[in-house]
Amino acid sequence: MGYTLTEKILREHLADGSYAPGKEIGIKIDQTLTQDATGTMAYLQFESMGLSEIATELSVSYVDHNTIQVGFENADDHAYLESIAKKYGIYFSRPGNGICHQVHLERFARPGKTLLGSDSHTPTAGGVGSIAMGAGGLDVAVAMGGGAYYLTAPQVINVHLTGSLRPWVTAKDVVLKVLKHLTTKGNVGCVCEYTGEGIDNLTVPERATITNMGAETGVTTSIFPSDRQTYKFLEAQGRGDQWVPLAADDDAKYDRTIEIDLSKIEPLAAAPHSPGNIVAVNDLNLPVDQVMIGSCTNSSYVDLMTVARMVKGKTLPAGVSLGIAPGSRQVLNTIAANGALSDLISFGARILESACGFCIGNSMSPRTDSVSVRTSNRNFKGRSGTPSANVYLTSPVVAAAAALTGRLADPRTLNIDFPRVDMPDRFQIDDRMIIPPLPQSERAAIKISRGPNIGEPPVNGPMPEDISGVITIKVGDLVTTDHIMPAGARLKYRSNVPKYSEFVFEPLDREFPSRAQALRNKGSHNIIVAGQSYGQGSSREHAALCPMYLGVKAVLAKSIERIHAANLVNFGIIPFSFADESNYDTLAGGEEIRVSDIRRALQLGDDVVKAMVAGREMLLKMSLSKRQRDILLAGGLLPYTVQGRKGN
Ligand code: MIC
Ligand code: SF4
Repeated sequence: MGYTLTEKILREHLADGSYAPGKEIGIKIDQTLTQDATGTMAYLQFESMGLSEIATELSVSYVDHNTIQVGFENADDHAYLESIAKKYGIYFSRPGNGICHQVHLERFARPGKTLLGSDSHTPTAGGVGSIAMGAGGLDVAVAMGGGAYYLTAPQVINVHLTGSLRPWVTAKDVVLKVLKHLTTKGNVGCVCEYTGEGIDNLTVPERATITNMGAETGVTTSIFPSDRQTYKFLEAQGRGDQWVPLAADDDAKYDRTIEIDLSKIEPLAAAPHSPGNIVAVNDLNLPVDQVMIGSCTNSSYVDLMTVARMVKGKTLPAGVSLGIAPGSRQVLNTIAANGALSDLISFGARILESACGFCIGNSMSPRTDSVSVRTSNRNFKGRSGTPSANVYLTSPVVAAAAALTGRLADPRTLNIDFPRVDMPDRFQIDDRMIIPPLPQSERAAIKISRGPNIGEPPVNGPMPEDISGVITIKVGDLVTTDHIMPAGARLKYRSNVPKYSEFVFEPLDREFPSRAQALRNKGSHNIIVAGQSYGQGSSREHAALCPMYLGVKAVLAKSIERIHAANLVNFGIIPFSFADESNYDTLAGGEEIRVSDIRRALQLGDDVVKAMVAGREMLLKMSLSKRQRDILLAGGLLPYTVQGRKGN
């Protein structure tokens, strides 16, 4: 029996374990990427491992999230990251050079390679046939040091595409259609592999839009084969020599197949407040206050050129504001050189830096109770910075139509010709804002820059004999990492864990940090109780690290998303699930909870443990590999890794 493309690449990189779907495997990582918001902590942790250089083929440090620089904190972080890159042989993509995923796709991603990134949209590089996964910063730090990355050998879903897209229907609508099929939950441990003749006409940037937002389904990654389109893209980026053909075997067996006829897709939108809340744009007809075009999902050259062609010579209606953030300096410079940027400015667009910006809610928050149409990938409540805003996620052409008319409506009713824009044969290549690794001989002299915003990462002690504490908070279903550790204006405290910890669960319960600290100081453990798909969204390990700092020892949830579950283990917090889900309803915040002999249960490999909750008995499940149990016993991945090195 043949292999899927996913299995082929994973098998080639197998470093630990034997390959069987559902089982934990360790794989060798060829490339890593970090961005500034997760990167400082990743590199602080890398430093505490005491290595002298990186062991990957290529590691890149991007600055794209915190580029607003209100106060000294962001600039301190940037300086730290630049000095670390010089010290350890890492490429450094300077602020303004673009969003990590867009730039990585343009300049570094390669077919058949494994890429681990400290950002959940790392699967963007699946558009060129990489196995590209998001992970917590600590996992990325370990991979940079040459350690294997551990994941569950995935189930592979065949997303079989036929037909071709009609005018006004784009790659964004394809991924929204996939989200309609898969929803945002229940896909942990799966990979989406795209096949079928429908992919032949999809360019790499279009494929990257699809693999990027595949992250919202919760799959480990998404991947396209490496074919003629891949060659065309790499050649246009001056990297044709890095192309290799790659595809699944003809007789590959998939766990599941989803059939999508591209010619039947309509323009779609994700309605508030979830990327899985898919509706046909034709069914909407809403007044719009704000339109934001950009983000790592939709800010390629073709995306922005199409928008520019649509709005050329027109005027932005009163009452609507339009912001555009080109994905990279390459894109921005190209549209500047060919005049399209001027068309956008003339129309009334506010041009923003090539960075995450509005997507992470650090700027351009819309007004109270407004409708904001965005081309990004997440519309969680409050992510825009305005809790009462209604954010709809759409393609750039739907967004441009909304900017033209002030209404979110089907662009086909505009009665204008679809402006078809082709990918150029040669992109504008200028890597001067990417600092390459320094020669080995010059690295020793580099002094690491540490401003007052750079704090030591806290390290946990070993797992205690018993967990004994209180349900410090009980939350519902679909709690995202944005709820646990807010981004936006709070993002600048990422390198300072005690300070950032003051905002844990800020959108849900402002008293949580003080309550948790008071309990921790009394020697009591804090326990979080949650519903389904806890920890959806970003890869930010702070959603585990800061709770750890506040004395959280366990999360007891109906289900936990992949990256977040791994982050919990990495910081010594046990991810429990209910043996009987109906027990969730019986629990209340403030109740005392005790799990006796937890160390012994972890050592023995028990799958089920008994908890006493306010005198009632309850069974809790632990689905953990031997390695994860050892990490928990040690108090987290950092003490586990350091102990391992000392032991060697
Ligand atoms: C996001 O889109 O939520 C982020 C900000 O890019 C996060 C990473 C982070 O929190 O720094 C992600 O997607 O992983
Ligand atoms: Fe940046 Fe938004 Fe992409 Fe996250 S989703 S990497 S914040 S552009």
